Amino acid sequence: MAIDWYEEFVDLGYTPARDELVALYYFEPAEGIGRDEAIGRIASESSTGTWTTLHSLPPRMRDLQATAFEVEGNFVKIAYPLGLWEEGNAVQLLSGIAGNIFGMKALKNLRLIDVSLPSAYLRGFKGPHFGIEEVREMMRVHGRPLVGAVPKPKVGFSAAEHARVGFETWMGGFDLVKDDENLTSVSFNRFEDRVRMLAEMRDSAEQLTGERKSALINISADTETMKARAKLLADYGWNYAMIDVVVAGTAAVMTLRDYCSDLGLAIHAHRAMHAAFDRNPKHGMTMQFLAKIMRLIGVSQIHTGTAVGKLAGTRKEAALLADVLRERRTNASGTMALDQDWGEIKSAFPVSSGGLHPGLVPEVLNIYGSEIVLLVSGGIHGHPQGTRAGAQATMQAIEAWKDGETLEEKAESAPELRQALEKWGRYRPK
Ligand code: RUB
Ligand code: CA
Repeated sequence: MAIDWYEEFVDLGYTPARDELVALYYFEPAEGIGRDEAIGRIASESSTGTWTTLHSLPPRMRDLQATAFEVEGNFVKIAYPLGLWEEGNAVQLLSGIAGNIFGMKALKNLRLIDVSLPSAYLRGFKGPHFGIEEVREMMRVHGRPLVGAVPKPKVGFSAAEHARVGFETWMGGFDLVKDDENLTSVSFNRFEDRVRMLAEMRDSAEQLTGERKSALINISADTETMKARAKLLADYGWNYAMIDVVVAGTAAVMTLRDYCSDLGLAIHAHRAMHAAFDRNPKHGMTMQFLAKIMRLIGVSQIHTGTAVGKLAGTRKEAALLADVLRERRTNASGTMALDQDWGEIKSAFPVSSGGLHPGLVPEVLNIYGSEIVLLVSGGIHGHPQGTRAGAQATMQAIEAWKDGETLEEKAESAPELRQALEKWGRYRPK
């Protein structure tokens, strides 16, 4: 009598129904495990299976089984019946397709690359309340990237000092002042104080420049505290809240999606900790998958890397992520992505951040185009003339890119950019 039934989850002739979810995995079987057993185990453990055959199996349960239906080298596609999944519950989806399977002894490595979500599944989600267009309307910025900076050092400033740096950032032409991931409400810089003092500075920067100015203030904490902080942001006239989405968790982001949209706040998603599961190319899950889930739930913008800055990430990955977030439809590209039709779900901005300075701006814009949020932090506060000049230099670099000029040409009439280039040139931080 057979002990297990994994191969019943494999059918290489199978064509998924229109309303099935399809996941794409990279897999490496452990020693002694055959290909079909390995992919059968992935399909089984992520849907209905257990490690052994059962005494009885009501026939209707077959309809909930996932099916591994296509293999190419170490890549496998698995189809999941819609009925397996609770409507509108991203937490449950992750428990299945990104859950137990990563720990199976039968696999040496397993990486979730992408998922294709059918329109019947999308129906349970709202996506971003503020998509790219709505954010642009709200910020009154068109035809160029939204631009922001984190005051640096990233923690240490008092609320008053932080607001002062924010003011300089805005006055240099930037739209956004951003909290860094580890700044929440610490003893020397309380959330409430920062929100209030930044709001005062925002009002005067708006008056002086005639431009819309905003901030990505970090509300990350337990969910009830996040709600209270979001409310306070709205009370002070802010239009954004920042959540560190991986550490805060999928459930919290789901709760805050509706709470923030009711308050008129767009969600800026920081992604600290993502590299714990997306950096190893053979195991874990891709940033592409995380970005897709976050768009599904409804953040308006999420970090996607720079390819040229201080953190890991390639050009190809950045371009792929930009598509996942911005396009209405994406098509499978080789073995690295699946088709997705987002239907009514709005777009979200990719955010390029980490180790940027004016000299790297054209390269980043060549990858992303101008439909992004660009964050340049150390690269403005380290400018020889200080924060305001650093922000100006960055805006000049953006102008140069838009006008098809080289940075050197632009620098002839832009002293702030010239000084930035003298300090950093095209330096790529390690
Ligand atoms: C930016 C910074 C951000 C990272 C996050 O500062 O430290 O936290 O960009 O990384 P700086 P990612 O511009 O001085 O490097 O955007 O890749 O998630
Ligand atoms: Ca940081």
